[in-house]
Amino acid sequence: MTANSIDVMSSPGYPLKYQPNDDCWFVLTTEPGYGVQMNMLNFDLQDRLPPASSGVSGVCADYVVIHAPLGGQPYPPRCGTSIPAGSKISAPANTTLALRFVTDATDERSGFSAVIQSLPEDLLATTLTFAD
Ligand SMILES: [Ca+2]
Repeated sequence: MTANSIDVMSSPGYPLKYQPNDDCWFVLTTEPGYGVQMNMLNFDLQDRLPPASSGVSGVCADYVVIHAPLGGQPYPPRCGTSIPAGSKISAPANTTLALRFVTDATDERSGFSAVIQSLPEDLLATTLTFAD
């Protein structure tokens, strides 16, 4: 991304349903001294199987994994609608922010949309609540 630019990133086909059996990487870099910040606007993925209401902690059928930065420990896979709108996350300046989007064979939803911004280091926020 160009320094100080802003754009929208979304799952393929958004807001229509995403495709089954997809595995899609979004890899974001910007100019020296800047970092990429992602602000999640909408998040609707198939939930865990079996659902949490069953009392069993299942695995995400469709999920997003954030790498901030790429090369570090990724955040845990997230699914369902559990990423609050307005949450922000960024990779440090001069690193790469990456998001991997994976879907299984059945039950597609609308997916996600996020604003991505290139910001100077002192303006980067990391307030996203990705902990389970
Ligand atoms: Ca699915």
